Amino acid sequence: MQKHLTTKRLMLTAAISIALAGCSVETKTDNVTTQNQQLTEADAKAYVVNAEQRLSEIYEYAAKAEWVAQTYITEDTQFIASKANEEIKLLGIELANGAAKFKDLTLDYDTKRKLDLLRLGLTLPAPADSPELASELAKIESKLSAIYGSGSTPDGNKYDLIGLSNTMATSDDPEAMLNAWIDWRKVSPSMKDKYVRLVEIANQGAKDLGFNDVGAMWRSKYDMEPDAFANEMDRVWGQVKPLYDSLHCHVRAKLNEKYGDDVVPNEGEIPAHLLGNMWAQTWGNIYDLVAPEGGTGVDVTTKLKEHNYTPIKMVEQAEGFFTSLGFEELPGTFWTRSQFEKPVGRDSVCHASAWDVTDTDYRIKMCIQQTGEEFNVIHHELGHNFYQRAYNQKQPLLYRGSANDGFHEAIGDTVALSITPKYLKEIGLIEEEPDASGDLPFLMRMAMDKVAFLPFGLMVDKWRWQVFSGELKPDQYNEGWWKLREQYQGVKAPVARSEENFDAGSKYHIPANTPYSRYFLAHILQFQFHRELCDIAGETGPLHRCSIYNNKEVGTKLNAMLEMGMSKPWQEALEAMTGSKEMDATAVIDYFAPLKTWLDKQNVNRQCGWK
Ligand code: X8Z
Ligand code: ZN
Repeated sequence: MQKHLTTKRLMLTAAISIALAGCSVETKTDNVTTQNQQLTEADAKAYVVNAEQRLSEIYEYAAKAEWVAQTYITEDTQFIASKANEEIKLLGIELANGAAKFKDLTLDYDTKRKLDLLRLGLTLPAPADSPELASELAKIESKLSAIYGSGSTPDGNKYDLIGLSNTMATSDDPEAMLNAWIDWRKVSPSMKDKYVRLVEIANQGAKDLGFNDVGAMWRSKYDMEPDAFANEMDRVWGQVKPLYDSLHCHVRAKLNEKYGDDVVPNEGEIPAHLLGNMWAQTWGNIYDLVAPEGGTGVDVTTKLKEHNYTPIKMVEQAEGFFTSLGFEELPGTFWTRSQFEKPVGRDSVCHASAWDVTDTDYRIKMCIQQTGEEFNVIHHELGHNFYQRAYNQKQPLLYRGSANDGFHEAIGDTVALSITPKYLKEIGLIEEEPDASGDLPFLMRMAMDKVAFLPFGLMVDKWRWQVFSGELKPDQYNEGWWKLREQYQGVKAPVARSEENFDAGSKYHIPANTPYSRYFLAHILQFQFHRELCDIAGETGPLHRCSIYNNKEVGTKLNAMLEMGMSKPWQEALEAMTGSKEMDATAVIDYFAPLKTWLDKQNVNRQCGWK
């Protein structure tokens, strides 16, 4: 299930989980329901064929229900979407339980792999044999999504995430930023009791499928032991942590220079409202504060405005990158069915997502703003669509997903790493490519987004794993959230928080129930992919100046991996692309090496670190 799920689930989050979940209707899985009869390999094969058929029948309907619910948030669309989600859950559970019955048989590779995927497909499983609980869980998911998407509170107030985020991105008034930060966190407290119940129900579902809890189930989706996966995340984090620490130290010192000891002391964690982003997950918006002196660098936001790039033009330009690699254009319906701009006069979930509603119907849902940040997000989303189309055309339903979910998140970002000054000049966005003095500014801009993100990418699911395992009880949710924020990111809440707050819920992926480790993986993998593709392109210069634009040979290599879908363990997909089965953050280190040297020079007389 992960398959479709992956796909839609990608963004559909709710729907995604949905996609795997299932149809409450007792259909025929005769081969499994027949009791007291020896199951055979032929039964297993028939079971898989039947499962693929039933999932494909429900998928388009569920995806469309979810699409409308997210782009037109009303009581009615939530109702319809949660019904579809419920059906998917029931089907998913039925298929997962049925799949488990073949576990003692010796089976061919594909049948076995598909049965494993069926068992792992759901993101939030409901308990077996309880349509009531499946329905309750589906309703909670819809409700959480609607609260976040509409930004509304029970007392009838509404908060506009885009407006508040713009304040965080552009203001240098600590009070204004603090108010925006606090305001957005007024939306999430009403999610808390629903979230507590969701954890309860989904954990019961995970237990029914043989997992300790939902977190253990999520960690089981990586073709390795769940504990080994958690260790692998920590290992890779260890590779990049020195780089993060250097960046943190420099950024804190610059914030201290700007705002003074009262706002940002030169020790300890950085208050989370000063980093240019609502969740302090990327820091690129305060680049000017930390910029190396000398070279200028390129501010893409300014250039997009100067050249009157509309949202559509930004998407066309991004599609052009993919077609330059040899990918076919997206279908006409992509342009007519996508949501590119924030709808007027109705609520919509603005958080960006990419959908494969059918194997010919691809869409993105965004509320595009004219910024360099959003230009990157568009490439990110199109990466999902091109990946989806590649495997949808080649693979049977249960293999229609990415090698692991980090791969799905990495593809568009990999392409966007090639948005170099050289490329921007090629497409006419800038007139002159800066000379080598532009390298440090460029790397600093990249680091403020890509390196700053890493500990956030890691801690979100560490929190959820603790919540699902019961290590954090509901009356410790917020405290546990901030403990991890402090420990990994070295940022802290700018004002006192309590268990009345539900700050995790202010981040889309918590109410949307989208697993988050994928983004940590993606932020490592994209550099690994970039280094490899640049090698194929025969680029010998520094990694950060390499662009794969227009290179068909690179496109062919990339496409070969995309087409594999999830037919093989991710380690094999990685090997097919890079020659290695191991995730490896040395590409991140290589890429940022000149910046690291520079940062360490700046930090010589500074006291770095926190607690
Ligand atoms: O949610 C996303 C994408 C959609 S899959 C826009 N991202 C994470 C986030 O915004 O928190 C991309 C990077 C991290
Ligand atoms: Zn994504």
